[in-house]
Amino acid sequence: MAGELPLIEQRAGKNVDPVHPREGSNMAYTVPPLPYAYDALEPHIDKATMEFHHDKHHQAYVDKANAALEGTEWADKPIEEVLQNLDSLGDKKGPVKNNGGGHYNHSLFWESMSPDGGGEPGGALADAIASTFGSFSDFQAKLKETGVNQFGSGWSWLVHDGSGLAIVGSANQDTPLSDGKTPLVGVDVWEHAYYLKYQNKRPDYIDAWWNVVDWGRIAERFSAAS
Ligand code: MN3
Repeated sequence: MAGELPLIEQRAGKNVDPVHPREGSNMAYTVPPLPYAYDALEPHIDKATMEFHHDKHHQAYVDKANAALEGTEWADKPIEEVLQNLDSLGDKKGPVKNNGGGHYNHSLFWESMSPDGGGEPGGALADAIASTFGSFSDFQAKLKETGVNQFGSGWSWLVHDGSGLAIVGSANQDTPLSDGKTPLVGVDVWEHAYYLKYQNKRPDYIDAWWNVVDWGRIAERFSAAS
């Protein structure tokens, strides 16, 4: 399982946590800056989608998560810890699951993509994918199928479930973190993630998304979770 640091703090070579860089008195969550330009993922993910998705949608999750947690004992906790303890949140559970989940899921999502992405993983992650799913293409087919078949809004995830790799879907902004799993990479299948460029063609969006997946980053998460 993951070590002591929250997942997104485990990034090699990075000592500023993008998810909760809130040392000191201001404990509110903030939207981490994109680690590349808005148009860097074109033609696969278009600039306008990235602008709306990152600046508007993610910001709304952050604002609502902060509002829900304000004044509670959870307000200064890492988002990972909050999402692993949803049942302790009482009447805040619903808004925190949705908006705190939205904050965590999107923070991971931006960090899972790169203009230098695509291709296939190597090393231990490649071996684990092959032994779990049969082949990389079988894995791709299953993650895509889970995303395409997710009714309404949600995500399709590759997770480490404590014993090995698994693919799970989630509705809305539910995150596998709340089920004790470690998300390694998720594809956002909300219409806001693809509608401007792909309209109703979710399968085409997922096909294009493989071209920007940062397997080096995901291998780091796999290594930390194993
Ligand atoms: Mn989204």
